Amino acid sequence: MVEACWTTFWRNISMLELRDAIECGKLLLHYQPKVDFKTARTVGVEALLHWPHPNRGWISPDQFIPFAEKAGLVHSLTRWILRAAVEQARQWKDAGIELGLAVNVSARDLEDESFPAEIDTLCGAAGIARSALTLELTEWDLMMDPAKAEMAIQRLSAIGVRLAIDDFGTGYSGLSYLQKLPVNEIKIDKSFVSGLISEQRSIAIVRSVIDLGRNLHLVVVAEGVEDQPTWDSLAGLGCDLGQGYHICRPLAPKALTQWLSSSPWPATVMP
Ligand code: G
Ligand code: MN
Repeated sequence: MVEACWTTFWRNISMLELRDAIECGKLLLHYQPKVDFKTARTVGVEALLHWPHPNRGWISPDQFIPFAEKAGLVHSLTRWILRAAVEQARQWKDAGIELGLAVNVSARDLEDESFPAEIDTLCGAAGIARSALTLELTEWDLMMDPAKAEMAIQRLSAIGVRLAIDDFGTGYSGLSYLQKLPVNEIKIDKSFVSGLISEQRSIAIVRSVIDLGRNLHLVVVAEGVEDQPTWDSLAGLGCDLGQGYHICRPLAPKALTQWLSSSPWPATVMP
């Protein structure tokens, strides 16, 4: 599919433009809350990337990350995201707002041997606890080069960084990595969550993933919570955390700070 889109992408947006956007800070990070079903508090935010393109409007990461990977730009992209997101987390911390931070990373980042040490230095310099940072990886990322991924993940875990499996249930990787790897969190893909009200099969899948998570002592997050019935159903099934448009869209930092102070799901504010 990447191959098929490649020409179109190339015709409309050049790699030079993408490189320029990454290197000159033209990409934006928005943040989407993860809330606790039991305490009704926002416990963290996921940093999500957007590219406000002058001619093509907002381009979502799904549209350009495959190309950034192809062009070898992912390392600089992830480094930029991590630096910006950790700096934002530091600002919230300085304001007394306690929030975990989740950042999406890709298989290519795990290939970089200096990645764990860089994250360690970054958190240290910002005064952010390593355990406040969650790296989200898909099953696909773990499968690309399982031996390398395992080594990198063991090193990241040794530093104290948390690991989440994103889009859980959509990969083809089996479950053996849950046995081997220090995973902390699984995020049920929104394709299952959106069917929760109407499709028996989706309900069975979501219930089973929540049970699996509970038995393995993992935090289970439902992504794509878009309405109240879905929220109620997940709460009833014992899901830990929810994320989605019903709670809050991804917001710019200032808007998120305002949302936190007025929403029914406030963050914990330190005295
Ligand atoms: O792959 P990952 O789960 O990190 O994807 C997050 C993407 O999902 C972001 O682009 C975000 O804007 C989008 N998103 C967040 N909440 C919702 C939601 O409730 N519904 C849908 N359809 N998309 C969502
Ligand atoms: Mn994610």
